[in-house]
Amino acid sequence: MSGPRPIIVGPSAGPEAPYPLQMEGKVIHGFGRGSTELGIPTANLPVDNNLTPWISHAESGVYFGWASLRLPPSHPNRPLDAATDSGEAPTEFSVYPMVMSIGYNKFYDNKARSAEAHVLHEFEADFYGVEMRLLILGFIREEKDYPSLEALIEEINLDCEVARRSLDREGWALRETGKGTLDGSWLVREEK
Ligand code: ADP
Ligand code: RBF
Ligand code: MG
Repeated sequence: MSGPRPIIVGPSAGPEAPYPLQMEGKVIHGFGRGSTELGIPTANLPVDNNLTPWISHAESGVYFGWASLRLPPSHPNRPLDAATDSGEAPTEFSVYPMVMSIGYNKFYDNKARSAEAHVLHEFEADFYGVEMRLLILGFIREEKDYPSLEALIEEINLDCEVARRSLDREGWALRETGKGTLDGSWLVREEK
């Protein structure tokens, strides 16, 4: 027994070095197990050591932070008015809390390293091919093998709770949403 896990990660003042880490790309297909086997969909991004140098030495495990998505006008969850309520310029990107896994999915023994984010929001349609940006703010736990699928699911649900609570503090919430002090401009920037 390793005892109960902490329910909040990181100091209240905000993320500490080496965070925030950034990663972006278009959502790709994985093995399709997230939704079907776990009931926890994860949006996968390509792992490219050239585009994301830090990822080659990042510890395999569970991270959390904010995700932004450039949902197309045809997507049912695209906000009607994507403008921020802080009076800043409108953005095409919508921002959500996320929890993610970087690693080999020990339980499944994958041969290639994956990076996949479970966005803490209920979507009515998938968003493969959509541009996603991840602002990673902290590390929750190392990747583990589990005796059963149920045990893995239970642990991931706890990760979601830890991420939500950790992000729900002024030093961790985004200035762009009007709820915090953290600089989230990288997530919503428009670049031509
Ligand atoms: P795959 O192995 O192809 O990644 P998943 O079962 O993990 O398959 O499903 C992931 C897809 O589900 C994502 O690419 C995304 O389009 C969609 N999706 C729907 N809701 C969410 C969510 N809350 N978080 C992440 N992805 C979601
Ligand atoms: N897979 C593992 O084998 N071990 C883990 O400890 C583990 N933790 C995860 C934590 C989170 C928050 C998420 C979203 C996924 C995790 N996974 C883990 C990956 C999981 O096996 C994977 O999402 C599915 O196999 C679908 O790709
Ligand atoms: Mg996935």
